[in-house]
Amino acid sequence: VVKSFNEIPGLWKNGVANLYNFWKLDGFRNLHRIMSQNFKTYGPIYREKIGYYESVNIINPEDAAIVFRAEGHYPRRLQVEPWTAYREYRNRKCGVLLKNGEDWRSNRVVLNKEVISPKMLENFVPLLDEVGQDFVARVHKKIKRSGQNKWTTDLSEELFKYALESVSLVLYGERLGLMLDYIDPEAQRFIDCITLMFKTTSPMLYIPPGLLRRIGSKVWRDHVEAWDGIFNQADRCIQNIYRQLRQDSGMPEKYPGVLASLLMLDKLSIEDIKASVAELMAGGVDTTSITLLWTLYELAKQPNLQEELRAEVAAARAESQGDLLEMLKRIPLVKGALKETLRLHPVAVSLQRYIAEDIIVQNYHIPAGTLVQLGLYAMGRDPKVFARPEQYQPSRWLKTEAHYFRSLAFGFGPRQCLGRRIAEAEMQLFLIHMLENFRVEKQRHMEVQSTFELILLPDKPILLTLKPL
Ligand code: HEM
Ligand code: 2DC
Repeated sequence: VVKSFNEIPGLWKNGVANLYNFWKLDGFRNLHRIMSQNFKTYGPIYREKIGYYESVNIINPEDAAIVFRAEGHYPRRLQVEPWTAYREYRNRKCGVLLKNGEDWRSNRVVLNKEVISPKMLENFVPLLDEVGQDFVARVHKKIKRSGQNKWTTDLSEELFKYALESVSLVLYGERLGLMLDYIDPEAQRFIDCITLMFKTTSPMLYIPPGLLRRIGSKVWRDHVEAWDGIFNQADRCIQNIYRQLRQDSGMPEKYPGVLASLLMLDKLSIEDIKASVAELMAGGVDTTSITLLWTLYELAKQPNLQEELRAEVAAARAESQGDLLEMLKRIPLVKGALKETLRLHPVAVSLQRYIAEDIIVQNYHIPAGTLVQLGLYAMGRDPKVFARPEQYQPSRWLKTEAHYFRSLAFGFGPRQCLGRRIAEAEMQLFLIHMLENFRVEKQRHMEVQSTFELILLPDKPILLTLKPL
């Protein structure tokens, strides 16, 4: 017989006490490890209440499939309250990230065509390739200047710039110039604001932002300042394109970027376009750059694997004869490496959905409207889901069978990551260029773990050494 909702194991009776314990465990930075531990304590399903958030947590791919099948026509995930609170505070429209219901769907349908449709890749790939080439040229220059035929550095700043340059070129059809020695201080400020925005979100996750706002707390003020900086910069970029578009009428001869395409399409209001394009710009920096940093770190640990990937890239380059889209079809191991990075170091600790209908998971009844979380970090490291989970093994993704609901780093279904195609192409092209030019090495004794700052980040700087081939 099916067991009732109230029989699900876990601590869900006293939300305030649980929040206190969570805080004592430094839960804000350890959320991912606490979730993994909870699955070890309670098994593959547990119920939890922290502060005012109540959820059911699952870890199995088969259960994830049940949840996503019940997500309904307007899938909804956990609201990041500080983000919506900022928009309310400043009277700003939400983009697709924070919209819900029909408003979300009608915007998302239009954005899908311009941002995530595979057809757009032929527009994006040449642009992203250009930035990849510039990144490599910049590293060569740094190596020359070092006078040691190598460059040892924490690449994160460079990767943030690479990611922002890439996503901006796709969105606006214009270069920001971040691969140069002297960059626009406003662009650097934008990057810093995104980091601050994520950092100040997690301590506010479980406390009503309205309360923090009333008491004028420091985190809330920093959070507002961060979003202000993000929107100021995004608005400037958007205004700039908007003005240009009104000046020169007529069809552009080359692909003008996502923003101009959306403006010319004229299917969304300008305010809606601005809101979603700003989100795309902000969402396109830390996510891909950190994933690339983790990938280089993993490849530095395994020189043999690195050579294998290099060989695949060389063969793909030769076979595709200058056709980049063809080349991207011939690098399954590189794609496996990115999946492997996101398995061990997912950007998002969990995926969440408010289910639209009743479901049965692990023989427990879960009523419609419940917030269900898939522990993405925990799943990636569960030996029942991935054999030898501690091993970084891109080849495990080559067999096409047995991936059922296991590759979920970008989410799932109509509410999945809107930037997915951009992120994937950007990261693949980056790795291609890096593998074609440099060997990556790391300091011998250095174990890096994840820390939760809304997204998962390395808990210490990762020092890598790049040597020309
Ligand atoms: C949503 C992951 C890069 C923009 C999401 C979600 C995840 C995710 C897990 C939630 C999906 C769901 O609930 O099913 C990632 C990862 C990235 C990445 C792992 C890179 C490694 C990007 C980039 C952009 C972006 C580059 C912008 C260009 C967005 C937006 C949403 C989203 C706008 C909200 C979509 C909606 O609610 O309709 N992302 N993301 N992401 N992401 Fe990403
Ligand atoms: C954080 O408990 C932990 O892609 C919470 O590009 C649940 C939660 C809800 C939504 C998730 C968030 C977590 C992590 C960061 C995500 C976000 C949805 C989109 C966002 C995964 C798991 C992200 C990074 C976007 C951010 C775009 C923004 C900067 C405009």
